[in-house]
Amino acid sequence: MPRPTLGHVSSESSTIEEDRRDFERRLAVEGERLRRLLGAIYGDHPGLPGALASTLELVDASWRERTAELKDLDRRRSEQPDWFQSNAMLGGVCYTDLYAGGVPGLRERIPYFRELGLTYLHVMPPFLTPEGNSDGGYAVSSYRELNPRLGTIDDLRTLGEALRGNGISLAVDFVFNHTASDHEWARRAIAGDPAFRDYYWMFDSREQPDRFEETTREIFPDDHPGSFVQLADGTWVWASFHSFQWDLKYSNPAVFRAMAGEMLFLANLGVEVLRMDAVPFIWKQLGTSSENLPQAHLLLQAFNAVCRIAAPAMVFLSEAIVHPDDVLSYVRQDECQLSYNPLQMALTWEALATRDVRLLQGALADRHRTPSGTAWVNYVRSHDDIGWTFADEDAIRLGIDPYGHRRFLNDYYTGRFEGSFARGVAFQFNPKTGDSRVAGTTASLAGYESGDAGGPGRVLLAYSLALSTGGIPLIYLGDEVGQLNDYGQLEAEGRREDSRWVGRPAYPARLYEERTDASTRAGSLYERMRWLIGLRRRFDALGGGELVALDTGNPKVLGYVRPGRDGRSLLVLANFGDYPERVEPWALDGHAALRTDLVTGDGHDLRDGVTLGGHGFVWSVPAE
Ligand code: OTU
Repeated sequence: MPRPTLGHVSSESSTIEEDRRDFERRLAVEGERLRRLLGAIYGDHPGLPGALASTLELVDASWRERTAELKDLDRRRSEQPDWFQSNAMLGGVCYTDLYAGGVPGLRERIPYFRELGLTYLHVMPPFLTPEGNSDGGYAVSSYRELNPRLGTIDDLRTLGEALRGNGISLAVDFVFNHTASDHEWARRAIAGDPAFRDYYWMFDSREQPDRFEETTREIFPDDHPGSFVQLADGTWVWASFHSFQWDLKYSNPAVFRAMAGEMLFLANLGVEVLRMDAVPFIWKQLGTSSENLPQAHLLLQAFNAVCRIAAPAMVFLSEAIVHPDDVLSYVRQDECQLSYNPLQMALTWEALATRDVRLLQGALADRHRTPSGTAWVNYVRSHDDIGWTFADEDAIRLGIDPYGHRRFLNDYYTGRFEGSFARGVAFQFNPKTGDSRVAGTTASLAGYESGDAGGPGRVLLAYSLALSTGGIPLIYLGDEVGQLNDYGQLEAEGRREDSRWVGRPAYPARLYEERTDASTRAGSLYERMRWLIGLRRRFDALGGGELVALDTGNPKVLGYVRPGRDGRSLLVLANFGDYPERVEPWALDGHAALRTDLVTGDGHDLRDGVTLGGHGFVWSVPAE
């Protein structure tokens, strides 16, 4: 909402002066941090002084151009820096074209977003991309133009304003590890401009690529082996993902400066959550895996400092789907305030397959806490694959062989395991390492598609975790009405090789129509999802991120407590088994005995223990 104007010139100009003073204050503190960080990253690189000076100029110009409305948002966020910890927060994610035919169409869906209760919308990358395969928009040809099929930059700005007017924050990707191979910088590099050849990792021979590849991992082995691809003129260029996505060379400070410019352009468009794509990969170093290196953190902190000065309302969301220790290493107030929680996501599926919650329970006990001023984004599935990124050491401690367990999970979720409820597809199976990931929609993975009776219960159980373990819950739109895989998505140009498209179906108009009719499959799921979302909004204890894991003494039943600020802490018990399970009274000792289950509204007494139906759960609070 725009700041109410009083109509007096004097009060407006005093606001402007105040803003300027705030800016100067931030510039003094964060500018110094930026100088220090860039110094630590670039040392005596001859390009550093120029890059720093020009970044500071950029910051100043960008702040001048920032609208009064966004500056007002900056002010409000600085007064309430933990805004994203509210129990009212709820995220949604969708593709513009698939969900609404384009950016203007998304605006028309705002009434639905409000109905669902969204406060944050992640719009998958809508920017200009190469024709044909563009990795679903993750090959960006220009950060300042939209794909003309989806709309214009002005449409995106207007969408941001309209969303904000409805209490919904716009989230957009910063695909900053790589550009498309037809980005203007890449084209100049191909044309031989040395300044732009130095924006990418380009080599004339295999000598350096060979040395790097001794220690790097293959990310998209279906596309090309190793980390490099060869161009027509013989040049080898680093491409971690597809051959048309070229990794930027951040060891060149000019690249940092250039990308800071693209970032602030997005900030001034009205982006409030910036999804930092593929953060582990942004720094490369010979003799290492070139993932999660210390400089990757310093770079993110430097981007963060730039943002704190010129667009402080915008927060970073880290997208690191790696070992849980590494995932957590990006989560800091001065680095990425938000992070996906891929461990909870993957272990939710793991527990559903094994009907055994011990790995998930361990993750909640030991790996859930994030530093103050930060939060998880908890999701059930994304537009990507599910990678089994649990820590080997955690599995081994429970007597589970991590390699065999990942194989089992891949088999289980891709229909190679007799009796499995899941209908997922394999993604990037690497015969050299046996590594693979899984793609599919929540409903198909959970058993709807196979007709397993537990399907609906599993979807709700999975989302009940995302909604109750803290941070921001994120719904892949369509999941809330039980949308199935669409194998037809693979038919479109450039998609056949990328099985993730099976899990990216188009807007399910019929299911959405049925959503208000609880006698339909979609309607009964939607009704229960809405109920849980409403409960979350009403109970303070569901905000924030504090969580105490509770050993239920039953390996099929997950337990945790959300302390809450007003003494009404929430006790969650969730049965991952297909049949009724019991939690005995001794496991619940020390909690107020007389309680109400928010989900059913029924009273219960912990001294009787708790019996849960298959995939059943309680959100229990002390009786008032
Ligand atoms: C991200 O995912 C995006 O979410 C994908 O849709 C893109 O294809 C990709 O980047 C390239 O832009 O490997 O399978 O640790 O695992 O960034 C998904 C992070 C991915 C990577 C992750 C990547």
